[in-house]
Amino acid sequence: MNVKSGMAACAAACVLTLSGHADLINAGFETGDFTGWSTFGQGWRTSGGGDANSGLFGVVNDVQDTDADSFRGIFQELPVVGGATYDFGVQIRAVNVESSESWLEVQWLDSSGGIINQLQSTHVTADQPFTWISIEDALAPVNAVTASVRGIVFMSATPAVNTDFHIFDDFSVVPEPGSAGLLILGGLLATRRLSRRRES
Ligand SMILES: [Ca+2]
Ligand SMILES: [Ca+2]
Repeated sequence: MNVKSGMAACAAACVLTLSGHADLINAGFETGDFTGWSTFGQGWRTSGGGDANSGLFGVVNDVQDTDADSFRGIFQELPVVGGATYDFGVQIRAVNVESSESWLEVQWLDSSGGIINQLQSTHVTADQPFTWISIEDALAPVNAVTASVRGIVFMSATPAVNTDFHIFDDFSVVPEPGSAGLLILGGLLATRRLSRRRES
């Protein structure tokens, strides 16, 4: 393999790797189940109709007057590039909210799975139609290898009147061009300089 074709192969592989980093599995729950996702706490289910922002399905957390779990979450982990910048987002709808709230959360994890730090969006504390809730310009710590993208529901007290519903759809992770992209470009240029030096 000559230098030029080697670089082209690297560029293709690097771009593939980068786009792979950004892809959540089943981001809009269109499998109709929790494929790709994990949950903790009570009350999670997939649902259709008005509980879908896009397609046929979204995911609902029911906060009922008989519930015990204060914290509930749905999350998915995906690889990230330390030092790169990402935009995270999700559509959240809230219905009949009395004593619970929801938000988008991102945890940066190191190679041992330890939490380096975490970020939270604004909290949804009252009824709203599907609304884009985001964490913009999030800089991955240099030792971060994984992001845990999380929809969180917190029940401060059991609802007195009726069930509270927090509904999530269309989770999104987008690396900002000029961050991860520039890191890769920098790597390619360094490779080229190195190979030129070797040729001369
Ligand atoms: Ca959907
Ligand atoms: Ca309620």
